Amino acid sequence: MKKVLYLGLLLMLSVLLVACGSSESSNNGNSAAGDSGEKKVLRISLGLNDQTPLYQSSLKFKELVEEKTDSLEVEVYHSGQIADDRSAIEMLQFGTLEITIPSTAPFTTFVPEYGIFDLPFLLTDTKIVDSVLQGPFGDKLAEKASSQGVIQLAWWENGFRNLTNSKKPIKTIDDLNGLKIRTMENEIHLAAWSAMGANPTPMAFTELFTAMQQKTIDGQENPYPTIHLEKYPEVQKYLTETNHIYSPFIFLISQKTWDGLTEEEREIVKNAAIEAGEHNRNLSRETAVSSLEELKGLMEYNKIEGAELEAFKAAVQPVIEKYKSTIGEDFVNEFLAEIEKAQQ
Ligand code: TK8
Repeated sequence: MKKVLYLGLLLMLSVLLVACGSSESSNNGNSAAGDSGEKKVLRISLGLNDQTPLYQSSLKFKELVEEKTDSLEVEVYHSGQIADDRSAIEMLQFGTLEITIPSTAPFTTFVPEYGIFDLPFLLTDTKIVDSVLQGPFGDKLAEKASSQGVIQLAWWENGFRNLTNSKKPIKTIDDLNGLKIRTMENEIHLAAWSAMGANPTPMAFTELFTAMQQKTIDGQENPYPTIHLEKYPEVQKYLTETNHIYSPFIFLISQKTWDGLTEEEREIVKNAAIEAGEHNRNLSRETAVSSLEELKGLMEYNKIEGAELEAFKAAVQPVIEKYKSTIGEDFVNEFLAEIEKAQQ
């Protein structure tokens, strides 16, 4: 009798354990789907490290979301811990990651119109940037992302890109000859640096520091906060102010994740992305100033201006003309008209 009772208890226990196991595994898919009562987890994949404005602003987003609802939990992963920009975008498309905030450059293989930001020397200051992006034109471009299974909720800021290298000061365009420059994975960047005489190599951001350390590349280009806070002076000697490109960051959420949110959760997430984006732009601009001051004490700095800057601009003009058709002639002209309007 005792034996039957014991076996019965053992059977009940094993049924219970299996049931718990299966409900646990049902959350191992898209965690944002969640189960009734469980928090939906929104993981954010970032390429930059935890010292940067991008990471600090993502913590601001987390704070804004979690103070408004108990149904969502935000986890921020920095330094490419989950994936590099392009892979993270693909994970959003599959629904195996919830949020990523990459530069626009790698996104152009998904939506060519984002290539307007890769046309050099067109956006020249933050007043013009905000006028173009924080209005109808910026909204119209952001809507194009939804064709790729991702939703752009807000414009964040990477910043104005400047050049570093380990070989020599870059005082004229001729100094670029043959210099091995890492670019983002974007054909317009490759074409522009080739037109300026360099020898460009496309590379994911996650491989960049090692490539500079091992001297498989001579230089790279990024905004001052990245150059400073990712510790590039440890592997680069020369800093050249070019401001050749303004790089936005785009706050992207998976369509599959979005579909799994309630209307109220969507409102909270969208408003937090926009509000944290404003925080991000302010912090990014403050940090660009302080990082440049720090970098001037760590690297040999010079600025390209005057006739030399005109030589850089002249060299890339054919690239701008060539890629107008790839991006969409009318869309580029609309962008140029927005810039002209902002300059008045
Ligand atoms: C970080 C990248 C980086 C970008 C680059 O995820 O790749 O150089 O400027 O900031 O998006």
